[in-house]
Amino acid sequence: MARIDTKSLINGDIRSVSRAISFVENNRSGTEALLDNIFPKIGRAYRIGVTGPPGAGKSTLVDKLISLIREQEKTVGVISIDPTSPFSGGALLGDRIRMSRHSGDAGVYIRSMASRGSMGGLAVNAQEAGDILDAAGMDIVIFETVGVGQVELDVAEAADTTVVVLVPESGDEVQAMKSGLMEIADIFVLNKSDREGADRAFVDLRNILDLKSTQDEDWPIEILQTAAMNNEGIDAVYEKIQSHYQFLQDSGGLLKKRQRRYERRVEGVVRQHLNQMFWSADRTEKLTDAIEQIETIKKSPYKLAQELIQDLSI
Ligand SMILES: Nc1nc2c(ncn2[C@@H]2O[C@H](COP(=O)(O)OP(=O)(O)OP(=O)(O)O)[C@@H](O)[C@H]2O)c(=O)[nH]1
Ligand SMILES: [Mg+2]
Repeated sequence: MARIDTKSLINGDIRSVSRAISFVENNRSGTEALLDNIFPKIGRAYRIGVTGPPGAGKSTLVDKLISLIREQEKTVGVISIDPTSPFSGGALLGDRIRMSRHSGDAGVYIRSMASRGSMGGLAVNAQEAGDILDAAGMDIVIFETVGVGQVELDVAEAADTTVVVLVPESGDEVQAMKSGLMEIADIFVLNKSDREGADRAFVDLRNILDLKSTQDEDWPIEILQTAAMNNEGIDAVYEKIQSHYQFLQDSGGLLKKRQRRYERRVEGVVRQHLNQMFWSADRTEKLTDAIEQIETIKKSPYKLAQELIQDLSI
């Protein structure tokens, strides 16, 4: 087992942080022990999710948010989740360039992670990377991800405040994803408001929002217009994030969110362990055999599953 120096991680040593994130990203053995060790130091960081369609300006927005966070002398870690192959590189390279002006700043840590993952996929790993940044003393953790179904739900699960970034061209996307987006968004940002059609898109989005009752009746979901590239409207976004934090604290919602997160994570770990225990070589073979005889097999998948579950001898 590679050694992660927990002490220097907790002291905020960036190399230990990087190593620890690689460690959990690859699900190396010892990951659970590492997370056990740092757990007492977790729970202080505020976690923000930024999600939305490809190219909406999420990284540009995050880059500007980092500056505002740093003005308050808070530290920030960014986990940028790339849903594509870890080898395609394009988006990652773009992000590095966009956020590179923070690269000499010790109070900023930016890390890309691929959303692949052998077990449990994104949710578990990104969440754990957030834990590591939290334990290392980062005041704020930001998860950035392209909104594609499950991934955005996972990000919402990992975040205290979820910001959904749209652009004037997102009309169809909003129609298609509106129920999902509605569920996860605490704040909508309509970026690229310097573009034509921005006001019209704002009205359309407003109308959709009005039709929908939101997750939390007491928190008014608002749409903020920004032009992240020109640094316009970003202050308002950061202020809104902070007031959502305040709202969650005052209403007890933050505690509830964290309880739910804890519960789901325990469930996730149990699921993963049970799966590992269950799929012995014999059971795997039995399933493989059945698949190979798919043309002639008479047994329903339910029947076979029952047999595998009941036959404790294998
Ligand atoms: N016109 C205009 N362009 C913008 C604005 N914000 C960002 N862009 C541009 O939009 C492109 C995509 O920006 P990113 O910040 O990389 O978008 P993203 O959502 O992080 O993209 P992915 O991570 O690849 O999904 C870049 O060329 C930005 O310069 C804006 O407010 N107005
Ligand atoms: Mg990006």
